[in-house]
Amino acid sequence: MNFIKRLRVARMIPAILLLPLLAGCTEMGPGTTFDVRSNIAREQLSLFMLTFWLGLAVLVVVCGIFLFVIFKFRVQDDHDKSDIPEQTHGHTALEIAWTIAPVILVIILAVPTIRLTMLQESETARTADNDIVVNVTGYQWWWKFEYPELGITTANELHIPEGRRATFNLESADVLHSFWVPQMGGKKDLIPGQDNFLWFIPDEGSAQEEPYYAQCAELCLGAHAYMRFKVKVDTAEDFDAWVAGLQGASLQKVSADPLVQQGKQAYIQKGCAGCHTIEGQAVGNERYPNLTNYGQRSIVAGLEPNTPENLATWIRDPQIFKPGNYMPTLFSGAEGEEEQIEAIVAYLHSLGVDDLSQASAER
Ligand code: HEC
Ligand SMILES: [Cu+2]
Repeated sequence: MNFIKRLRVARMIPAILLLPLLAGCTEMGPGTTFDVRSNIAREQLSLFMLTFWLGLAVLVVVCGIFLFVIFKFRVQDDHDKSDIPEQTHGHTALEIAWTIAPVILVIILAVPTIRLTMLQESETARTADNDIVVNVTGYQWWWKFEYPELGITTANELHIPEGRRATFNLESADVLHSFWVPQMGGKKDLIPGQDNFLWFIPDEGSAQEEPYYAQCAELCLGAHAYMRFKVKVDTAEDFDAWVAGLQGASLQKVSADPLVQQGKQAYIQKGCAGCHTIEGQAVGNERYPNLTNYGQRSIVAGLEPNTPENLATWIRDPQIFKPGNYMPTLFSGAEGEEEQIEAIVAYLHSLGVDDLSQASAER
């Protein structure tokens, strides 16, 4: 192989090395924006598809002309290289055509964009009866969800009913974050000192066991990549039961089970109660996740399924699931600590569970 040929082959190597990146192009990952479940996400998807097909058409036309010219006007072997081709500089018809064509394309894109923006942003969109209102506050690196009309505060797991409009008032306690539920719509930034607003209506029939994936979409340092949360879309009855469970939490009794009682003691003794509020039991600081009815949560810290093992891992060392987060590591591996952790897990997992079973039996 001569040098020039080898050089040409070598030029392909970066392109070949980039090929595995295509593996990221799956439609149905957890963060898919193609399997849409709300009115806003559907509008966003159709705008995306329109942009995509228009862009593809432009690409095909431009590349088509490009290739045609390359092959049609190739320099022939017998060609006199000093011969300058005919110049089209200042061709009025061409100039007008390629000025107007992009303007038309931009207008085609502007109409649905403005329609979508108006739908999302209009002032009337902010006020309607029957909305579920949620005040969302972003903290490094977790999410607080407050339902002002229902008197509920929770963290990292958002419950909303299907078929009803959910409106979100977005605020940040520290740096910029961004609220994004790929299958429902977004993104919108959470900015300290500014009230941002977002809404969508989860489709009828979008209620499911498996919660929807959601993620902070604005680089917020440290554990940003782990600043996830889950959106549980419920049927109307399930949502009401969840609300009733949290509203009744201040009246809940803690199970008499000795392990649970021991866990409650350890929870206080270890100082957990100084940070985390549990309705009816411990008043913590609103800067930390509210753990009321933690037994009903399906996810730990927005990341891992709420199994006893995962919760124990979190309590033993919060840095394992979410490196860099601000919960202190309170255990050092000393003797007797595993029993404490096991008891705290039993205590947290008992919260809200007894009442829930009663609630569902009564209905
Ligand atoms: C100094 C305050 C502080 C103390 C003390 C503390 N935590 Fe935390 N905890 C946090 C912070 C901050 C987070 C959120 C971390 C994140 O996700 O970025 C958190 C998160 C959690 C979560 C996950 C919440 C969720 O929504 O899933 C649990 C469970 C938890 N803590 C339990 C405990 C237990 C049990 C103790 C006592 C052994 C404890 N914490 C002590 C600050 C604290
Ligand atoms: Cu963030």
